[in-house]
Amino acid sequence: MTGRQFTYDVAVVGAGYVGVPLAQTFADAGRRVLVIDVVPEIVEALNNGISHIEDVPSEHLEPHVTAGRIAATTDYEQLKQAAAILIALPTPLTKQREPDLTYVERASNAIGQVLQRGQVVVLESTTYPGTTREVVKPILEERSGLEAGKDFHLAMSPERVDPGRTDWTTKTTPKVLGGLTAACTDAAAAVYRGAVDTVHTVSTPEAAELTKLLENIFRSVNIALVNELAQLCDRMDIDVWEVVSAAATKPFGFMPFQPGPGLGGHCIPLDPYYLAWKAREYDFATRFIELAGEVNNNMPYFCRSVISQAMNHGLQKSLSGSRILVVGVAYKADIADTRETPAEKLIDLLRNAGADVSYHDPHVGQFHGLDNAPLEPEAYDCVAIVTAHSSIDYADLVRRAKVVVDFRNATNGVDHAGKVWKL
Ligand code: SAJ
Repeated sequence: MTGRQFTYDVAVVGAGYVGVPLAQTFADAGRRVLVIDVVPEIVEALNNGISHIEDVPSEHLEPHVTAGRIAATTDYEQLKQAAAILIALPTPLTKQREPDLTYVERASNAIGQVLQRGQVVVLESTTYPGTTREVVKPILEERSGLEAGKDFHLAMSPERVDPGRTDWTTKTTPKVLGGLTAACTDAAAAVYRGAVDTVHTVSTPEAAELTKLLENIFRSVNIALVNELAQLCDRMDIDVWEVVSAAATKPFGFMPFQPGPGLGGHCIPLDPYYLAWKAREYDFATRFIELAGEVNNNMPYFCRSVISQAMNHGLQKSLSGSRILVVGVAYKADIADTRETPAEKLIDLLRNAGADVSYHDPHVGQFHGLDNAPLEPEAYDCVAIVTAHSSIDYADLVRRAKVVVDFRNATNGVDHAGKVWKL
């Protein structure tokens, strides 16, 4: 590898919820950072010290831009001047729930055309084991004429950003990293060390890719477990919330997960299918992943039946012609993100049953063709708590409502007055 001097220590490809915190983390450590994005408006805002990512306030970004530690561009040509290139792009699913690597492939093509000897390329996007070696590597080599592991370094280090979380940041969350060769691992680890507190190296990019998937499949499977238990508890007339919190008193060997109306977000509902898809290549059925997906995807249907039962027993009324207010449509509490939220499916199911459905969410102004309705429980036959934002007064909500269905145990400790049904 050549020891040529580069203008930038790192370039981050993708100014999203991973890329911008990554840029800030390296700049905080005094590194010179180039941020690449295809949206000119985002690039212009970043160069004016304006951040569109909640986790990186503009007042934290602006000093780095003024000091010349962070610059943004749409011009991939400038990547030639970066010692390391970190790819932080989305890896969604297609409609057939198959991996969609379009963003990563497109970026790899563009990077390959400007790749320089001695550079380090790291894939941070969550993906199936083999992506770095079988997809990114060939594109980079074909476009550049360079050889990975010989002329440039290639590694995989999965992002672990949890938007909105403050107790763990990009700097303090341990970073797993696996290179194509030992030299690639060392070179990529050296890029992160000093900016990120802990770098945990593994032997291959595949190990790093699978590590991230295990982390998120672990959540999906355990959430499905308590969701299945919630359905059984409904038949056995046992309070599943009481059972989960009792099990959580065990100081070892147990980790509590909460039942709910289903899985939302851009990670947990999607990542498991990346592994299930790849496993088929090895004639292997990832049954836990498929079963967890079935159980979690069924929760909106189960929740519709809970609402139907509550209306029947509480008001002697059917769903058809009823007025229902869904409270909380973001995919989890105290954020505005509605990606993959189970609220969408539940609203559709209630509408299909003939209900007139509105929603109230203090974080979401418009959703699924609806405007955010005022929180007026008395105006509805039933109020369904789908996401439990902490800013809402649930005691007041129960007092004013006719019937409440609580899918998040938000009314725990509130006088139910015989009006509340729970998962
Ligand atoms: N959910 C439940 N029950 C639970 C936990 C979550 O129903 O016990 C639901 C949530 O309501 C949400 C979905 O699952 O709809 C996903 O929730 P999440 O807490 O897993 O939050 P995410 O999707 O933001 O997951 C992110 C992930 N971070 C990354 O992928 C880098 C995940 O790995 C983190 O562990 C998670 O944040 C976290 O711990 O908060």
